[in-house]
Amino acid sequence: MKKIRVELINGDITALEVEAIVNAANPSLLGGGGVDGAIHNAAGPDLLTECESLNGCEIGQSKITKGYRLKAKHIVHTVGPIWHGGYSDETQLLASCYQTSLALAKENKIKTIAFPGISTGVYGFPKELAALIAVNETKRFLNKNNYPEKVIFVTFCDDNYETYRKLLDQ
Ligand code: AR6
Repeated sequence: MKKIRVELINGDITALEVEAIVNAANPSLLGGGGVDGAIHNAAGPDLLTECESLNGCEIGQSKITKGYRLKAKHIVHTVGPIWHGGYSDETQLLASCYQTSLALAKENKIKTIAFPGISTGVYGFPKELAALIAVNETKRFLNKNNYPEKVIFVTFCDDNYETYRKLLDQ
């Protein structure tokens, strides 16, 4: 039987018992609001200390840290693009966030990784387009690689949950 490798959950990503969660960070990697703030709060101050040693991260790229007080052992910090109307390579940069995060999961032999909707909060990326990129890039990666074994998309509202549900049912 074929193993199901993509799941969808509506809820708080910081509470998940998975090997890694992805953070929607900014280029400083020094914390912020939204899911970034929630992850730093839940992980505790040692996370900031490790992040300070990383020298930031470029848009579309990703870096990995420990999970500290989270149930997740690792955090993959990825820096999504700010939406500027679609004229500044936003779609390619968001695709790169998923590609580089999944590549880190593969490199670290992470079996299960959970993604929030990168760039879909204060960074203003249209949610439906972002979900399409997330699902397409993930499926493409999983088709070619054994790790991660499972990817979980985590939405934070019913509308976005339905958007992913429809894409995953196709
Ligand atoms: N669990 C799952 N999803 C969440 C949670 C949560 N606990 N909290 C929010 N979301 P955002 P961005 C969803 O704004 O747009 C920070 O200040 C939220 O509903 O967190 O990439 C950083 O430091 C939305 O769909 O990230 C950057 O400066 C999604 O997570 C900037 O925000 C992402 O929303 C990054 O902006």
